[in-house]
Amino acid sequence: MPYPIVALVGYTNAGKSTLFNRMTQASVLSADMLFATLDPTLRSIDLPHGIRVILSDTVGFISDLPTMLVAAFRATLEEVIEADVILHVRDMSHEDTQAQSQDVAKILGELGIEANDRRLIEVWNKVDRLDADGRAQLTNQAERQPSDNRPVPVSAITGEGLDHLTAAIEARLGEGRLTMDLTLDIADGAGMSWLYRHAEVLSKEMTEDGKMAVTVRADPKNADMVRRKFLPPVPVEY
Ligand SMILES: Nc1nc2c(ncn2[C@@H]2O[C@H](COP(=O)(O)OP(=O)(O)OP(=O)(O)O)[C@@H](O)[C@H]2O)c(=O)[nH]1
Ligand SMILES: [Mg+2]
Repeated sequence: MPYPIVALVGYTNAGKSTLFNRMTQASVLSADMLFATLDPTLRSIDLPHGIRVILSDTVGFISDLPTMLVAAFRATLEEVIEADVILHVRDMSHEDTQAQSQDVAKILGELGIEANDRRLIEVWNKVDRLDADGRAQLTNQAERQPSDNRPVPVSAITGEGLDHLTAAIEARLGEGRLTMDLTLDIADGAGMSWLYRHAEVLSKEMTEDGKMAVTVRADPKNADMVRRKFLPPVPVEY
C-alpha cells in the first residue's frame, strides 16, 4: 500500500461510518472516485500537514454475534491487522460504553492487537449528547492519560474535536519515523535522488568543507537502508 492505513473499529452504532463520512467530506480527490467505486469503505484523505492516508471503515462489533457470522466478521477485520493507525471509536453516551469497549478490546486482542499497541487511539465519540457535567468528567479523564496516549473526545455529528483527532493521527504516524542527519559528497547526485525516493528530505545544506548536510526522515524499514547506505558502521567494542 502506498499510503498509511487508518482503520476505524468499534462497537456497532459507535459512529464509525458517521465519522468516516465526516472526515472524508472535504476530500475531493479524483482517485477517490475509483476507491469509492471499488470499495465504499476505503477513502483517501489528506491530513492537515499534508500526509495522505487511507481511511478504512469496518463493520461494528456485536457481543452476541450469531456463530455463522463470526467467520465472515473476522475476515473483514483481518485488514485491521495491517493498519498503521487503529481508531477505536466509542459511543461515550451509551450506558454500556465500558462493556462495549471491553468486548472490542477482546476481539482486537484475538487479532494480536493488545491494549498497549502504539497504533491504537481511542476516539470518544458522541460528546454532543453529554451534559456539561458529563463532558467535564470525560475531559478530566482524558487529560489524566499521558499526552502521547490520550483518548480524543469528538462528535462525528458536530465535528467537534476532529482537529485534535487528525493531530493525534499525524503524531502517531510520525512516531515510527526516524530523523537522521547525513553527510553526502556534493557530487553524489545518485545518492541524493535515492534519498528522495526512500525518505523524506527535511533539509539540505552545504557545509563549510564543501559537503552536503542532509536531514531526512524515514519509516523504520527505510531508515535501516538509509543508515546502511550513508552512515559509517558503528564500531564494535571488544
Ligand atoms: N449525537 C450523535 N450521534 C451520532 C454521532 N456519531 C454517530 N451518531 C449516530 O449514531 C448512529 C450510528 O452511527 P453509525 O455511524 O452508523 O455507527 P457505526 O459505528 O458505523 O455502526 P455500525 O456500522 O453498525 O457498526 C447514527 O444514528 C448516527 O447518526 C455523534 O457524534 N453524535
Ligand atoms: Mg458503520
